[in-house]
Amino acid sequence: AGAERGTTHRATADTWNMPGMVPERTPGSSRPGAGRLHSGTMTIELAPLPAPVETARPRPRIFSGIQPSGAPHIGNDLGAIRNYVRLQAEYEAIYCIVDYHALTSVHDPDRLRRQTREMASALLALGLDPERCTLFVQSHRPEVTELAWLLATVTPVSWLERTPTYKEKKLNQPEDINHGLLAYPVLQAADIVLYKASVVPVGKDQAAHLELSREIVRAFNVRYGETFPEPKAVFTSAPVVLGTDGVKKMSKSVGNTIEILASPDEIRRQVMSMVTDTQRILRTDPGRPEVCNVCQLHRFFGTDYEQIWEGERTARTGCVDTKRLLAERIIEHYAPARERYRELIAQPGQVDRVLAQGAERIRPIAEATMTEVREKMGLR
Ligand code: AQP
Repeated sequence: AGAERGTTHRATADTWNMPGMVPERTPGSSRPGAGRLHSGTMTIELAPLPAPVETARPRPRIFSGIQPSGAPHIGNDLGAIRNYVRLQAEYEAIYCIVDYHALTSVHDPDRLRRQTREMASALLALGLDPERCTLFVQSHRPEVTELAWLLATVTPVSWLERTPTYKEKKLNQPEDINHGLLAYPVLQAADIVLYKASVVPVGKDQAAHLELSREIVRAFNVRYGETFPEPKAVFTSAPVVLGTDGVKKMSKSVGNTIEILASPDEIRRQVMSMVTDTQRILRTDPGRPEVCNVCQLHRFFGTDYEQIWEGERTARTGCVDTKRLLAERIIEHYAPARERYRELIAQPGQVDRVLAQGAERIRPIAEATMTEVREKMGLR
């Protein structure tokens, strides 16, 4: 276990120092990391510039989905949701709660229904504005399943079998390796291209899926003529957030999460369980903030992370102090969203209306794409 952890801690350093990772900044601050969530810069190396406001050109369309397979966690937020919030101002944004995808691992109907509404409430609480973006539930626009089948016919099985997430899921749920797990990236490609979206804000763990979506689009376009744009991934400045184990990607199915909208006590419990620098055995040992997941997360929850790191390096502070501080900052940061979430959960009718309107708003886009695709493939 020690060797495994050591390896992973090296991975942590690599992860946080990957090219293009930009610590957040707040207006008026020149210090890296002096940011609050939802206000920092994103890595736009792959994103096309939005159309200038004065031109009448339509805004580029973006699409992203999130599974209602559990409570939203810091990885979801730092890796993706904050980009959803930022980008809704500049792009024509379509966001989807992907319940069909969640069915590959959640098989309890009541749980899926409840978590779908909870995820919708969470996204609205975290800043998605139904006036500025479209939020809907995947299964409410069922055209996507037809398109997934059509795309499956241009997708070699070998492309799907080599997907890293498929390999991981096979390990995580060996008793339930269903066909949906293998076909997941085809449905994901269909999600994106049904709306002809060209930009997809996701965490880095989705990079391989996005690359596969691009290959599927190319295969379709070659066989049936130019139809879909090749979608490009857009990452945030925290493209991979590690879980409380400090080893694996933070993930609902692994259970190594810090749930951002949980009660303060639950957040404290989850943060206090985090694995830190495994080589720092004694309180007097100097810490290594570069490989400590707790120290790395501090970058996103305060302006003074460098002082915190210095405290660790000089052993002035211990891991427990640093974790306590992180827990309180996370609790404080998400307090307004938690409050708003509680209100929304108490008004399920309002949330359901937002989702129904979202699905209806994009119906014409989905129908137009399907008409074109059926015609091109010889189905009509
Ligand atoms: N640890 C992470 N770091 C950065 N980004 C992350 N995302 C997820 N985990 C991290 C991004 O969040 C978006 C929504 O992800 P998802 O919930 O639909 O599926 P996922 O990536 O599979 O997330 P989980 O928690 O690991 O879900 P389960 O366990 O159900 O499979 C995506 O953009 C993702 O990149």
